Amino acid sequence: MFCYQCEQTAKGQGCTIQGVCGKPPEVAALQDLLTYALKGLAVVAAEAGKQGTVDREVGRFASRALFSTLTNVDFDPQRFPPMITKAVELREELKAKLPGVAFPQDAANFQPGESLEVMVEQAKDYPLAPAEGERADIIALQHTTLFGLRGLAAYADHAAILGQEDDAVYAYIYEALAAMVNDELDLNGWVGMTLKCGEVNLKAMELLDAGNTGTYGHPEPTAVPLGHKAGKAILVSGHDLMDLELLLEQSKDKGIYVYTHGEMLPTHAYPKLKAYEHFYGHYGTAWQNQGKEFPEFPGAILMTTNCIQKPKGDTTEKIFTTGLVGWPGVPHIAGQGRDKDFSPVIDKALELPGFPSDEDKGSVLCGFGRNAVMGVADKVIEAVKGGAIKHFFLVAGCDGAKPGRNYYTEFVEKTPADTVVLTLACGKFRFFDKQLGDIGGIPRLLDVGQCNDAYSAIQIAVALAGAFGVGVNDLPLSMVLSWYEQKACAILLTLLHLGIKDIRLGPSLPAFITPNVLQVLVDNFNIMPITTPDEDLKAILGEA
Ligand code: SF4
Ligand code: SF3
Repeated sequence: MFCYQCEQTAKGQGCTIQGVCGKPPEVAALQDLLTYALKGLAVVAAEAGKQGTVDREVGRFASRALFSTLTNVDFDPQRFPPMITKAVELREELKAKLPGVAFPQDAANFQPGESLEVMVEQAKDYPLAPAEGERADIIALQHTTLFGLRGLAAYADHAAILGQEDDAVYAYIYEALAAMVNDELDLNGWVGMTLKCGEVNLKAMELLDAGNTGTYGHPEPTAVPLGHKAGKAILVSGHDLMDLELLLEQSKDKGIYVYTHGEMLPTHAYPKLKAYEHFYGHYGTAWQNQGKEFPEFPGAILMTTNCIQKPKGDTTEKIFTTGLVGWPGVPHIAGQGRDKDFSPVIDKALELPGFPSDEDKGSVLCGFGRNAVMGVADKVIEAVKGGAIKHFFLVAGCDGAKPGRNYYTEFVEKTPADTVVLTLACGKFRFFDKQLGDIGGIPRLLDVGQCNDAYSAIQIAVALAGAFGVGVNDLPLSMVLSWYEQKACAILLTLLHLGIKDIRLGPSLPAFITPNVLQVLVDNFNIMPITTPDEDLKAILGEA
């Protein structure tokens, strides 16, 4: 196997024996073959689009299939062969609608083997490995685009579940994958295609924002308890709001309290979700701590999206997956959209002991989405103009297990008292419970939401820039980002598409970027690696 799509890739180069994430070679192979099959589907779908044939089922399928290959989503080999076969079926159905059009590309004619084992063998011909020599930079940009697409597809899938779709998003997925097959673009062409991934991802995140806020209302500043109530318990992790809603609806009046884990924390701020009285609090921290935190949870656990890890201890007995998440042997709640029955999760929670007594562990504030922040924009602008707020930091992105990630905790702790920290995504668990105080009633730590809410943070930045009559790059705002998986790649590409400069990125730079590609990013966007919190703070605040 070879996989280098995430930040924890082995030796900073690539996982070759087994994924550091736990992905076995068999799953890596099937994901490579699925990617190849999707490229073939995309060649035909792109041509169909040009001729006016648009089939949203194909777009939804392609999004789900790409999302399945994202880090820490699906580790179950059995789930991939049906997707590979389906990609080829959809491809042939589309071809039938295009009589007279020739598709000579191998990917557009590929036939999958009849068994999982044969498919694993077939995949050996289609590895996603870096190239050497003059092809190295083009392949690096193709892979950057592919990994960005996987993130974009995750957002498009979340949005589609909530009824928000745009054919332009699906059209770009086909365009980019087909370009990898046709391989006609030069280096500049691939730089453009990569940045376009960021542009289209902004659209996908906008759709998701419309889906989330349109269905559940705009997040409101909300104090979320970190303790628990005596009683049966269900823990929900991942990013999918509709799964959470369905579970809340199906588990009400049963003596069960529902808690969030990881990226589900910000869901407490949505009016239609917080209206459920048994939606109580937040348990634990970020995804990489589930090995310790899940065995200690005395109830059932539901994983709605990434990041799942190998269940440890008694977790195997009480964990469930749904949507695109999969782990071999872990029961899966099937169904799509509103058609899901969470009774097995609820029954398991009723079987398990739950928490024996109430415990108060304080609370954290969340819910500072664009609507809430813009609601106090006058106050914020006044505080900046009057000198009470000197600088904003967006300290955002993914968490992970590496010790270097303590940088983000230390960075936030060391930000001066006249600065405000905006945060989003699971990286916030490095500092989410720090008491940073407030500036004239404006909390110094503002949780914008999930990684999915990067759109909201961008809107806040754009609104502030508008209020001050400057560009986003001229605002007293610095972005200090942490990345781990491919949704972070997509968001980073969006920021670059918007022309945002001086981003600090860590804890390490992507393995799939070549020195030349990095130089393009440095020359055009002045992107830079993080150093130490002290040095970076000094440089940002002009005291270097
Ligand atoms: Fe390795 Fe990351 Fe790929 Fe997992 S997703 S196999 S950790 S590079
Ligand atoms: Fe986290 Fe997996 Fe990236 Fe949503 S849950 S941000 S890592």
